[in-house]
Amino acid sequence: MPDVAASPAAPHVTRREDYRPPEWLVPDLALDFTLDAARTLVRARLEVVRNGDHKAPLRLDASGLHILDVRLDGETVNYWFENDVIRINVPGDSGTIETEVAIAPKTNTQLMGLYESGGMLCTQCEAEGFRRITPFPDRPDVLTRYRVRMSGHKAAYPILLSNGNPVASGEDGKAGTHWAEWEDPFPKPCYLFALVAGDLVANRDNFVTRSGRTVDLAIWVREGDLPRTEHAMASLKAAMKWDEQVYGREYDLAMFNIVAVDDFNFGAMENKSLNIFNSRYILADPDTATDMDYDGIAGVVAHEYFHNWSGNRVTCRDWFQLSLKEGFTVFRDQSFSADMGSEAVKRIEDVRLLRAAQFPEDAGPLAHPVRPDSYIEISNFYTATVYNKGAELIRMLHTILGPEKFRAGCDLYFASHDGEAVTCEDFVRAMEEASGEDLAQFRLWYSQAGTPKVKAQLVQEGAVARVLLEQEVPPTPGQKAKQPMPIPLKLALFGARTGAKHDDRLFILDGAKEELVIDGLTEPAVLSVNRDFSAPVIVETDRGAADLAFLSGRDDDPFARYEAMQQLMLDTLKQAVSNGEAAHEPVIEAVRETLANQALDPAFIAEAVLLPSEAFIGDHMKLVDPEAIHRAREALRAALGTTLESLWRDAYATHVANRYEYNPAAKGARRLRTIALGYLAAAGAADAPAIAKRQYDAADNMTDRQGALGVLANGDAPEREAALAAFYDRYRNNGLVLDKWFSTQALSTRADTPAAVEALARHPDFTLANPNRLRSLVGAFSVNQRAFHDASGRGYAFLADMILAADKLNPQTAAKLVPPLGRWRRFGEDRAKLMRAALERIVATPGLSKDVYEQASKSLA
Ligand code: 0A1
Ligand code: ZN
Repeated sequence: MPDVAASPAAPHVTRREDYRPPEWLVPDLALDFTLDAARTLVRARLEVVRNGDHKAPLRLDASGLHILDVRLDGETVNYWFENDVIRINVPGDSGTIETEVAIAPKTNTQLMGLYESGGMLCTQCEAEGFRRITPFPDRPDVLTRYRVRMSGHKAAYPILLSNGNPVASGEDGKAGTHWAEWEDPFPKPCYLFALVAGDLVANRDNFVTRSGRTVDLAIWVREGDLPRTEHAMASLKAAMKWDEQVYGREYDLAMFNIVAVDDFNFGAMENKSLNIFNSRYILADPDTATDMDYDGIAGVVAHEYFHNWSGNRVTCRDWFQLSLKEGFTVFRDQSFSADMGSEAVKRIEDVRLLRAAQFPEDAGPLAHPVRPDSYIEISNFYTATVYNKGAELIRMLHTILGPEKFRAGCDLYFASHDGEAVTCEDFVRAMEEASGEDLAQFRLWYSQAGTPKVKAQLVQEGAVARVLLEQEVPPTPGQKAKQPMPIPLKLALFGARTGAKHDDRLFILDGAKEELVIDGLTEPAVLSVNRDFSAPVIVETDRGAADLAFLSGRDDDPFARYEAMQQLMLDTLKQAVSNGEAAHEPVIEAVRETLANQALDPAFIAEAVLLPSEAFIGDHMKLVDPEAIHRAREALRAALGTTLESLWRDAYATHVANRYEYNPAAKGARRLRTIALGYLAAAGAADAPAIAKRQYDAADNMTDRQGALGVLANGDAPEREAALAAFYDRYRNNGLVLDKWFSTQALSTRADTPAAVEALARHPDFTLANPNRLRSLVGAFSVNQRAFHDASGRGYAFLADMILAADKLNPQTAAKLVPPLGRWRRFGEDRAKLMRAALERIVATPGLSKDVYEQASKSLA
């Protein structure tokens, strides 16, 4: 069947069940680039081998290429070129294909394939970018050895990098040009190919592996950015060591390069031995990067490095298996970050992200299983479900099997599939074989979409407690009826009188309804369930304010304490939204106790005393009323601020540092201090703006400076404009910091935020061409519930305008902005109509990309 053109009118749907092994393999590829930003020539020599007994022609993907020559075994050959696919009849079982094409990196605004960013040339090939560089079977199950030659102007491109090892270099005959050749000994799928050419300098270091090999490390940046690469380098070395210690994985080449680029669609890319990064995940110093930025850098550097084994040495058979590498690698980077800092705080952050990004996805029109069944555009499936829910699946396996069997399963997986392109099923089977456990039912976690709901109820009669547990997996698009899944629930009972722990166990809820009987209780008990967030589910209990307050102060699992506090706050806020008022005292008393508890880590306190976000509250209402939620939350914030004012002032004074340090204790102190400042402002304390301005002016680091700016940006004190102007003047030449200036204003809780954001979109520093800038304004605004859902509908119209404008340049990044509009079912009729109208306008636009088409049309369904 011909591959139907990617026209939104009749979009081609790719289905998992249609997978067939490749008909032709390409064991070797030689590439020769004559680099020029306006017109780069790419010559390729493919050694092709027929795979199996068939007569099918060789099939090469080719997208947006100007084809100059195609040869078979040295002779010009007839070929068919239709719908971005070249077909060639190769009479024998092998042959040599030579192609020559021209491409234009300078006008490549999609940032897929070979493109220009800040004067350098770089590549992005995952998922299907390689076909925009040279004709090739662009699928991850074709593994190839690469030899790459690059030549170009020495002045513009003094540094020439590719995967593997440099093997030769020299001057060309032509004046001012030079060349370099690289060879990668490891066969790889083409999505891991990379090339960088530019005027770059390196922070160089090395790492000695546990078997004693020295690996040369280099982080390549523009000259002025060199001082901002230290944290990334330290993170890389820590990640290399951690992977040896925890997973027994050693690096396998003599060289590891990282390059930072300003224009990048995602966070970073794990190309074999040549990782390419969005500069926001490399560059940091105290003056320009927050603690959150530092943490993000460590996490992403580790993530890409870990892919060398989970993704590169063992890769994906097809793109439906994306979570095989991504879910596993996210779990690995989460565990690394937990080991480098506070495990409890890291778990809270990861769960908060899962709930903010993945739960709504799983509950809406774009819900899909961790291993999807079909797609129109694979770029749309780099989702929180594939990444973050995928990581929760691996974590559940770790919990169910225990650390030793889990590690044995990983070892078996790597040993038996090294150098192969495999499936999620292969991973689960390795876990099964190494552990001896039956994971048949667990496989449902890969195939069923939707967040399971678990009802948990404790019924006690004297010494006997019965825990009644029920599960339900909600219907999702294309999946009406669901089967019960195995849900690993860590649970415990605490004595309400003494606080003593009476039971602590892992219970696997694998039926629709189960009962657990616990005997021998000596006092009334309180149930703690889904401790450490052992399963990615929504738990409903009948625990009242007293039980929740008790657990928030007494549970010995920090996550469960945090969770109890969140639940107490959420119940209070929900009640306030529905009834117009609610008793604030239980929350205030629980926060008072936590704040005053000297035994707790300030970083944990900071997380525990934060109210759930407006969006999170909305996710728990039948219909979202953004204004009522905003009012209820602000009222509770004000009550907490006022009643506990002296405690906030104490916290603010206590957690002051003499000078900046980056370590878990200092980070926790900074976070708690700015949260205390936020509560003082919420209390309406007359001196709050002045304190914030003082913090802003005195700050010796970006965390304190941006923290103060954020507090001021939510208010209307005169200090607000002064601080925003000072911030802009100080950082107008630093793109990454300017992004913070845009996002701080887009996230403001002020009533005039929609108008402010519209004006910022006309600011000379705003551009649709840079994904970071687009996300910092438009992405941030779309998650600001009150502002985006302004009753006038102007937020929806604005977002649709931005999506349509961005789509012309960069469909992938434009498509990522669509999901907030797809949540129309969650809002009242007036808003739903306006949201649908915005989506309909998008879908009706001629020339729409298939990326945006898929997201917008599915969002309407
Ligand atoms: N594999 C990368 C994510 C990534 C995916 C697609 C890209 O293309 C624009 C870029 C990066 C990761 O998981 O880090
Ligand atoms: Zn990844």
